[in-house]
Amino acid sequence: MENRPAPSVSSDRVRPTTVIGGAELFAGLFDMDAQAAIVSDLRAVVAAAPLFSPLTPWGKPMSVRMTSAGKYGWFSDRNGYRYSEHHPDGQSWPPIPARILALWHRLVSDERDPDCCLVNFYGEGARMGLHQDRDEADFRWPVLSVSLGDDARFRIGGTVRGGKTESVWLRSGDVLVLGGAARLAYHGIDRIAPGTSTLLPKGGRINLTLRVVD
Ligand code: MD6
Ligand code: FE
Repeated sequence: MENRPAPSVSSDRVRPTTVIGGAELFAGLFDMDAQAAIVSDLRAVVAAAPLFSPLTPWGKPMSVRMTSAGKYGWFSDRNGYRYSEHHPDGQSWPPIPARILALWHRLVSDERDPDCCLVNFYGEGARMGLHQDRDEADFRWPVLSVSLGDDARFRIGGTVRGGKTESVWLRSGDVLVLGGAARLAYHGIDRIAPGTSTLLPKGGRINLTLRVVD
């Protein structure tokens, strides 16, 4: 019998379940056990780099609490949005958990690792206004996002403010990739649906976004 070569990485690549506003949605990519393992990784991240509420450039605290892992963390205050190599308390950010890096390798690339994993925590009533992710140097790299915990209404439009938008519920274990023409699409979270997941003991939602920054 013929000796077949090992399957290539690309033939193992998972396919998106839906494309919404140009973003690829991989619904239910992580099962409950995998979600719980990621949450336990994140407990270590939050222990080293506690969640904080960034101030908008207008001086109002965001309703979403944040922290980061990796070389850079995303940060905002009265001086604007930017990446920083330090937590507001002064320490370096903890490393990106291996399980999260493995997802990037699986869906995006082995060529280079992301250098920021932004961790967003939404309690009841938290939301995120329509925005573009444009503080990174090279928009050829996509932004990959993981949803954990309560369901969230995600809205996505085009690359100019005020155009038509589409919405989808993001559920625990879903992964979304914003790349290509959708990389600079306006997007946000209208609201979360409290009590829709039992993953986090006190409820709420966590969103992770992986980015190549410089
Ligand atoms: C969130 N997500 O799901 C907010 N950004 O809580 C984002 O802002 C986001 O899902 C870039 C790429 C994918 C995203
Ligand atoms: Fe974003």
